Amino acid sequence: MTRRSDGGAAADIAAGLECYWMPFTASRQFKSAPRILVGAQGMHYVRDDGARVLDATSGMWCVMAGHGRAEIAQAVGAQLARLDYVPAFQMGHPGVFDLAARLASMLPEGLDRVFFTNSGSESVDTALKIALAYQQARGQAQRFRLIGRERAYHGVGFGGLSVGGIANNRRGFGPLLPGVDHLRHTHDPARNAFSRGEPEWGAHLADDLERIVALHGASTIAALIVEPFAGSAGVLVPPKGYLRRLREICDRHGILLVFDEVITAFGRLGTAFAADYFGVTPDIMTMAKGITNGSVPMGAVAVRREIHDAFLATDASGTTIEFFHGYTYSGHPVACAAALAALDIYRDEGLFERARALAPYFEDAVHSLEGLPAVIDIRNIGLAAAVELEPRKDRPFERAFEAYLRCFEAGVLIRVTGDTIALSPPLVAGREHVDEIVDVLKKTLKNIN
Ligand code: PXG
Repeated sequence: MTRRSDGGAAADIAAGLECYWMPFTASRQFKSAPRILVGAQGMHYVRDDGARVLDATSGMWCVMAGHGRAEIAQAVGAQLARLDYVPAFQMGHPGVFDLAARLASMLPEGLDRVFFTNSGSESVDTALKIALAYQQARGQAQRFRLIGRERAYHGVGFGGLSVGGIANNRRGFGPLLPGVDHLRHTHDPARNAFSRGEPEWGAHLADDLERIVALHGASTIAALIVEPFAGSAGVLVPPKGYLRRLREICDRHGILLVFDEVITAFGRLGTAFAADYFGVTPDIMTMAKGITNGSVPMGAVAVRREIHDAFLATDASGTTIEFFHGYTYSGHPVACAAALAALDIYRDEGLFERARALAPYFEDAVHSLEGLPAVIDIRNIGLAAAVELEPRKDRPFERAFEAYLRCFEAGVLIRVTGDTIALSPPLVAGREHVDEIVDVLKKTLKNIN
């Protein structure tokens, strides 16, 4: 099949259709009827047939300020023309210092040292390595264990896979990292179905960390990593008080707390970071996605100053490398330019506040889907929500995927994970966009059995 772009370049999709090995894609289904996007502006994508598609997913949780932001395009173009690349090791450029300082000024009190990566997966693996090396640097080398949580998604590097808890992602890749254990997840539809925001029940589930401490001994545990709310597993919202309790248990036992904020940073909850929303500050925080409004790949890891400074103390001479870690593209000038432009937009347009203001309307709209056929749970927090469908007997994932295809044809892009529909519109969404998303979902779900 030949499809043409509308950009004048007349791309021939067919030539590459078979060559392109696609990430996390039902590739035979896709290649039998490709979904091709050729443009994007504001809240909408443009398909190759010219149809507009309302983006209810911020791309993949990253395009916070909407698509096609001219400010970012200009900053990126100017940076490429001025200074395209700088060696990341033993060298610097103005943008990377600007960005580190800018993030430090936005981050929760105490987190003010920033390491740059190119993705969420790299941020997670970097955070885990920092945690292990920090424990060594402070004379606690026996703390080698990393604790994750069931149903967590921390990207696809071996570190992130190991602490992650999504079975399909893990199986097939061997034993993964040794010395990893997992907290139980917090999802309990029998008690918390159709909760609005944080469920009332379940703060005590944090005490599962005490079980793991009792099993392995606190003195062997380096860090616990959790998503403030689990995104990829289908918007699993932490019970009220749960994260605070995790923080207390970590403190009691000298365990570092890592928040994986790859999808929660930059306004998803109406605050700069989920740490601000929940009033719980981690020792280490990962970011990616929204840091550049999704425009250029970039990630970052922020740490408490003491963690950073412990690395300096390992070498009195001050001439050797303190942390043997980094990427060719750490702090890439073009990514820094994109990030600075994105952060300007977030600030100048008050997008985090805007998201906070829209969240109650979004909550009501999404919960109006209760009672539709096959809808067994609806959950939401900030500008994120999930509509969980009952799986078809012996054919899991099919019902939600059908909803995904039908919504796309009806002009709305949603995400599905298993039999859960996830919604995470850009922070520039208006009430009319929320209405359209929910209307299309309503019509779609009424007609799926
Ligand atoms: N941590 C978290 C919490 C994530 O959500 C990653 C790490 C990995 O980021 P990279 O940039 O390496 O992909 C993620 C990624 C979805 C969806 O629809 C979520 C992600 C990626 C793609 C789809 O739930 N999260």
